[in-house]
Amino acid sequence: MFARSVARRLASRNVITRAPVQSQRWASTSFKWDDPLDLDSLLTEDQKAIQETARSYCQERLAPRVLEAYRKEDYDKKILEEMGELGLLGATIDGYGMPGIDNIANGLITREVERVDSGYRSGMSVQGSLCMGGINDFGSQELKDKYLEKLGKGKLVGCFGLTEPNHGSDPGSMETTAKPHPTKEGYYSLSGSKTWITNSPISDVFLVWAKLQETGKIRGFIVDRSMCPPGTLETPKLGDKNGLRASITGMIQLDECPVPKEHMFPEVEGLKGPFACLNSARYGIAWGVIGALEDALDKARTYALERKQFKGNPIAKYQLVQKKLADASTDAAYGLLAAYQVGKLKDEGRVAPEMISMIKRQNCDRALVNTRNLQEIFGGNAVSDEYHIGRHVSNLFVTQTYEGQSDIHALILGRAVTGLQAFV
Ligand code: TGC
Ligand code: FAD
Repeated sequence: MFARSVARRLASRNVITRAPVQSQRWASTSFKWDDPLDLDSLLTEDQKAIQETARSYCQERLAPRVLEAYRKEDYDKKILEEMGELGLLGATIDGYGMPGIDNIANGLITREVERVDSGYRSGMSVQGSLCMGGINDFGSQELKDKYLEKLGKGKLVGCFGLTEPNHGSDPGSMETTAKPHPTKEGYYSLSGSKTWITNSPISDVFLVWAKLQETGKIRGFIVDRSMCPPGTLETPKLGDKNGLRASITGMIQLDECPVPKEHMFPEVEGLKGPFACLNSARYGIAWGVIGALEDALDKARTYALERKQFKGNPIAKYQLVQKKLADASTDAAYGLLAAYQVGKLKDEGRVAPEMISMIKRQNCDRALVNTRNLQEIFGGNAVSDEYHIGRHVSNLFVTQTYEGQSDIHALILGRAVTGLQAFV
């Protein structure tokens, strides 16, 4: 009874059952170690062209700078202008000079940037997905007209202030407040501290999330540095980081900072405002970290083929080394296909935030674990920054932590699986 074949079932529904079986195809298909599951075959010509533009820029202009930038903990804000000229910032936005590309093409850009360094991807994501994305999704027409084009060209730098010294994983408990300004009619007064904010020391435009005192609800505000009287906005740099050193990070300290009432996002209230922005940025990270893993794999493979130990054998010949390379290659390939699928669903308007939690968590975790294992292939040379592997490992710890630490995404998924809330 259960033995009715698939062929018979399909035949009874008038479906063609005899798809041509071409066993010789096995012989003619070769395995590509750098694209094992043939992601390339899923991409459109436009997506490939965008990927190529991003790859050329990243390899020709970013890669030669990264070592010195990382050593000196120096972020050159001209990078944002260069990215802006190429249309890489806020690239899914249609209008204001942005190209309005699809989410897969945008994912391919973040993969190329992070292949060089997670910090460069961070600067780009915060500008494009978090600050510009927030203004595009929730800002008034006036705010869009005033800021989007300049941010898109990298003429202005933007950041996104959600995390506070006492509230990271739990931003709902934030202490930053907005209340009617005591002396300036038509203004709110913002007070509070945001910390670990990418781009803040060099930002012109700050998307700050604060609780409106009148309602107790979280609202988004655009704080414009050029409009802040002295002493009301400070953005000290957080230096001496041991990861993400090619990106600039700082605080946002607001002390009764006057912000025009029309700089508050008019409609969105509560955590769904910042989280909606985070959906796009977390999706981008899922692509980006695989770019970093792919670079680590490429460098480890080259090293293993060149380095000889025991009777002149390349260490790539030894099984334990091969396992590390095989694991990394497998997780990179799986991660890319999962990100591709979520990108496709996002383009079709069929993505659930939990899908993004799943790929953000999984790809960050696997990128970190594999890169750390690949580091061992370099032996003592791994300690030299010229081999780049240590930089990726340190960066990938950060990517696993920001935009929702991996365990927090596990709890978001656990809640979706069980219907039970772990946070309360
Ligand atoms: P919860 O009750 O879950 O949700 C509150 C409201 O928000 C809505 N919501 C979402 N809406 C859209 N997209 C999502 N992903 C959403 N997640 C939640 C939800 O429907 C609800 O709406 P409503 O209308 O009912 O009010 O809130 P909770 O307080 O229980 O949340 C807990 C938790 C852990 C899920 C959340 O707080 C969390 O995700 N924590 C992680 C914090 C985080 O990701 N911070 C990121 C800071 S920005 C950053 O790191 C940038 S680094 C960038 C770089 O340098 O590249
Ligand atoms: P905590 O929330 O204190 O968490 C510490 C540990 O406890 C984590 O492992 C966490 O998973 C665990 N934990 C917490 N609660 C629970 C729970 N209920 N159950 C189980 N485990 C739990 N933020 C911004 O707003 N904008 C930015 O641009 C930005 N850029 C950043 C750049 C860098 C370089 C870094 C390091 C951080 C950045 N962040 C930014 C902040 C980042 O989002 C937070 O660090 C992150 O959300 C974690 O918050 P926390 O550091 O306060 O850790």
